[in-house]
Amino acid sequence: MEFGALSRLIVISNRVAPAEGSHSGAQGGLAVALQSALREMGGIWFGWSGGQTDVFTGQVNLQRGDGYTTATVDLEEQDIDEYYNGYANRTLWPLFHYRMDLAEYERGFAGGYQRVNERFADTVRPLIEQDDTVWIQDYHMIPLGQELRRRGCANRIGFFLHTPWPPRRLLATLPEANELVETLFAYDVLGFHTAEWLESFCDFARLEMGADIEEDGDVIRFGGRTVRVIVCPIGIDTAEFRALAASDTAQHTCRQMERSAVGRAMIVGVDRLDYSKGLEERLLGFERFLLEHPEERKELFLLQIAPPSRASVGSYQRIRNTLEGLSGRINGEHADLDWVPIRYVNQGYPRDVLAGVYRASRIGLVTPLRDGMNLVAKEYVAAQDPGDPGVLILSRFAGAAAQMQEAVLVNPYSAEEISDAILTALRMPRDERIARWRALMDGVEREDVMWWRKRFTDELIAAPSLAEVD
Ligand code: ADQ
Repeated sequence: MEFGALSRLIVISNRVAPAEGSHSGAQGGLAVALQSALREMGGIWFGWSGGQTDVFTGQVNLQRGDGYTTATVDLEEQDIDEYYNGYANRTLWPLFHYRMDLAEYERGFAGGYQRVNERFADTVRPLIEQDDTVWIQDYHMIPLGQELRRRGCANRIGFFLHTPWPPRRLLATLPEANELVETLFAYDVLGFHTAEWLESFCDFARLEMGADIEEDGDVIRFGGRTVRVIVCPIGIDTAEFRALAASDTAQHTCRQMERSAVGRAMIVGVDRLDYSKGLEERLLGFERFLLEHPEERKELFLLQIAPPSRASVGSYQRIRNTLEGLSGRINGEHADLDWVPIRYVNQGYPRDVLAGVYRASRIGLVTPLRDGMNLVAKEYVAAQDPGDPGVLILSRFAGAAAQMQEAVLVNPYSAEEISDAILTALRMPRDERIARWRALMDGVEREDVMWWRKRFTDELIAAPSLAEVD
């Protein structure tokens, strides 16, 4: 079914990208993807303003712009501590990325998470009209659908998870796991990036909660509700990214990078500074290459761009310190008068500059320990010169690996595999680079962000409406 003219899209996510915003500084893959979707369809994007208020009033700040309206609300300090820094970033994020060692289980966090989701529901409910379709994003908002139902919202509501879904036994360590998963049955459609994340979800629902799964695996019944579950891998705005890569700024950056590389091959890594991205293991893998291939080492260098994120959470401060120490040590041990092995940069860059950096590099090194998807892998491919493309080295544990089998796939925990992959990429003949890139680019073009949005919203529109059933 086509998206009806009457039906607006209400997107709800923790943070909202400014409607008038330029692309510079946009750091979350989610922000980039949803902006494109909303510009095309129109509607409202609701979320936390990022701001703080003494007493929560639920007053919404509405801003019209660039094809859609943003609606944001301030939160109290305790909300931010317990919901955002607490449950979202210190409980769910590490757990969903298989890092039980970092996950903190505190009743206060769980309570704050529930309270803020209720506050979001109270605030956004009056903005939702009868024919609207509601699409809730990511792990910050899992219970929001149920809270909207409790407030009489019979609209079609979908939920998409941008992170991995953890294996059943890991999730079972979360004290309120069953209650949390139960809230997901308020939705009409649940979307995951990969079959692996979807299967983990179904395992939990079936084995821990006794949910009933239909034979073909895409419909689950629990507590009188029927939910459709789909694999829906996110893409990038490929056409836009290609245009960025051809822009004056990108070309200028590309030439600047080539000049500064003085004939050496550049390897590039671009990631939010997050322990899930495997940055420490990546630097150690690169060092391994330097040690194993002394003859090659001064022929290349690694540019790692890693803007800090979630700086008020302790585990993020620790990873930052670790990386500063590690890059300093590796440079101290291996650098020479005319060569430094690692350029480690803690800044965000405008997307056209990033596109130029990707294009100038011989190798894109994308080695998360665990990642829902990973958009950098796709951006890297989209930015390449078709006649002389670079090589993508990609972690098997990124969701993107399911679609990007023609990359050089590695186990990011193995320094030896990273080192071997760098050698393979450096020596890869041009014909093979072009063949692999063409296959990867076909996928990045076919399953782009517009495809992702349409696949999800088509499923959502096709779901039986509660209003019609009643
Ligand atoms: P993220 O964890 O933020 O997203 P990712 O998919 O790699 O990860 O997206 C990062 C985005 O930020 C990319 O568009 C990248 O260009 C941009 N970025 C990174 N460093 C930058 C810098 N220094 N300057 C400017 N831009 C920078 C979450 C999930 C992912 C999932 C996405 C989308 O964790 O697994 O792919 O959502 O679903």
